[in-house]
Amino acid sequence: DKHDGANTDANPNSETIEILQQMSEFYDRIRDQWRTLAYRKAIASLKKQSQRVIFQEDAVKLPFVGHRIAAKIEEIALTRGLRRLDNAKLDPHDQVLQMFMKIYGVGISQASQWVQQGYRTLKDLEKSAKLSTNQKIGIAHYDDLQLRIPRAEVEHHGAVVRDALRQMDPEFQVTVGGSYRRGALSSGDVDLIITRPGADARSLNISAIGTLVPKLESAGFLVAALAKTSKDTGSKWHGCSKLPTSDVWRRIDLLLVPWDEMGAALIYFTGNDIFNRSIRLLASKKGMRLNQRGLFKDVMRGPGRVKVTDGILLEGRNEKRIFEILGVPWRPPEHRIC
Ligand code: DCP
Ligand code: MG
Ligand code: MN
Repeated sequence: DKHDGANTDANPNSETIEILQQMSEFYDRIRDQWRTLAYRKAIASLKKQSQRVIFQEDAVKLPFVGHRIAAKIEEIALTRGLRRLDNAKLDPHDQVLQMFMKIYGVGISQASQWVQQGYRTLKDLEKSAKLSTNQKIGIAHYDDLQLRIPRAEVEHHGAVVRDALRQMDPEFQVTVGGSYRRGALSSGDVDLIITRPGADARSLNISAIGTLVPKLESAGFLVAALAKTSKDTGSKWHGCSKLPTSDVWRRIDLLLVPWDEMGAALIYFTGNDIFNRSIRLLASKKGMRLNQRGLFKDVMRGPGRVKVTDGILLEGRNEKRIFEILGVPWRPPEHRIC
């Protein structure tokens, strides 16, 4: 039996093992005995680990794990969230689960809990489930929020926010990020990166969140507030917006970025998410660390590569310069699709 051994659910590597098992079964079906065996041995080896194995360099140290399978283990560990969603999409039994997971802010655990409690439709949820304010908004505007936003409309939402900010201070800069900046013809939401020359997180928070949001709410442009985080490092405001010419509610993210961090933030909020993972991985392989605030060197790591210190800032402001220091040829946003 290829599924032998202990219950993998309790294993920290169960999700990686599950995918490796599917691969070994695939090679078995195409009669590639050598690879089938290699995968089975690697799986057996991984099952004995009490720690989660993420990086190739750690995986390759395990008995019966060669370089190729070690690379696969890393790839699976780093991309598993996405794969899990892809797999769920393929499963026709999970229709209800999928529908629930498309409600704003609802993840797999909340959705499966509702399925288990017997709910099958959005109406069921509205009628009898205990819902948070955001879940209520997500359900009431469910259809709107599934729609793609045409490029021209994304631009229009950006212009409304830009005009409002420039009335407060002509120095504000608003960049439309996300899939729009990558050149997409339509987007899932509107991502606006907001900064001002010299501004720090605190001043942006006061002016942009404190003044802009109420102003756009009373103008009828911002129609729902969903999530807000204010940190020393920058703030985010997630909600919904609507053009005066339309009844359709759109998801909008206002991302407040200190001037000194604009380059790193542009990389992060331009994505795509897979590109971000791979450029961060590359930075870490070169002994650096890239996050949405900057590129750092001399990051101290403890056991299991856990970060101990932030290290020394190499570059935060300039997007192109970050590529240069990393030794990667400049990739225009349209080419950051992985
Ligand atoms: N991002 C990321 N990792 C995540 C979520 C987001 O790196 N888990 C970054 C990359 C994304 C950017 O933030 O490009 C904006 O996130 P969105 O969820 O808005 O994604 P996109 O704008 O890329 O696509 P969409 O058109 O679906 O909004
Ligand atoms: Mg987006
Ligand atoms: Mn977004």
